[in-house]
Amino acid sequence: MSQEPEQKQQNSEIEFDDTDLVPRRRFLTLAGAGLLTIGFGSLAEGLVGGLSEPLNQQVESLIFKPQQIVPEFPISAIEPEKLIINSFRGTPAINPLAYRLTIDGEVNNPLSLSMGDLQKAPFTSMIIRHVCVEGWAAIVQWGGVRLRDLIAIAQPSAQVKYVYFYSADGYYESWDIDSVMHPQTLMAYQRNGQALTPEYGAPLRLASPIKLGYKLSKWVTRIQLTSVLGKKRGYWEDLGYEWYAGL
Ligand SMILES: Nc1nc2c(c(=O)[nH]1)N[C@H]1C(S)=C(S)[C@@H](COP(=O)(O)O)O[C@H]1N2
Ligand SMILES: [Mo]
Repeated sequence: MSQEPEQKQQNSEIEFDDTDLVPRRRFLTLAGAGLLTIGFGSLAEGLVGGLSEPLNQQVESLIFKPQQIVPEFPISAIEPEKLIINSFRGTPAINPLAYRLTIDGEVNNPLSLSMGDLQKAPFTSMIIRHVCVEGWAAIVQWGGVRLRDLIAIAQPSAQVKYVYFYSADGYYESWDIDSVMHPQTLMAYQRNGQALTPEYGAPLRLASPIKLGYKLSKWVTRIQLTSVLGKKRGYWEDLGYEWYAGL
């Protein structure tokens, strides 16, 4: 990019520190069926409009729209013993080196991201409360990448309203796009300062202070953007649990 989009960077609440970014690679390798494998630095470029097409207005308004930030906790408040492993079908075996996160559906740039790609993206850490409907809660530190940064690169079409998350254990979930784009909704690969372990959702899971535990899918392999909420809405939702499940 010859000229830096200074204006947007200044207006955004996104704290990009250019010194953190890997040297900017120009583009992207096309992988397989039109899936875009992205080199970061390109993530930042995409976010500030450096990709070939500008961000669509809906995504831009969600990124720059002020959203209510949930207050976070100090490190001393973390409750490592209280986060109960809650998996409906055990822990799936995932080879983190072969792992890919697919972002597809109603998007202009479908993505296929390795853990290496994701770890080059801007890192965010937060200490929040995880709340399970089964009557327990735990204060947890999560580290990873803001989901909205990834969505922005995928360039959703203007009519996208919902996002489906598919997991390696067969779990599935759907969310409203506003909650997906919330700045504290992360795709996390770190828990309590350590690399995420398999039983807690490695290599990549959802973490957010605005949704109940069952919305926070572990072992996410595919994120699908859509304008339509289907009949199937989520593993627990389809058994009668509430869909929005906000905190
Ligand atoms: N893929 C998948 N994600 C999942 C679940 C699951 O069974 N499979 N359980 C959910 C529920 S009910 C809760 S409370 C949290 C628990 O996360 P933890 O096991 O890391 O404590 O994961 C959520 N995400
Ligand atoms: Mo839960």
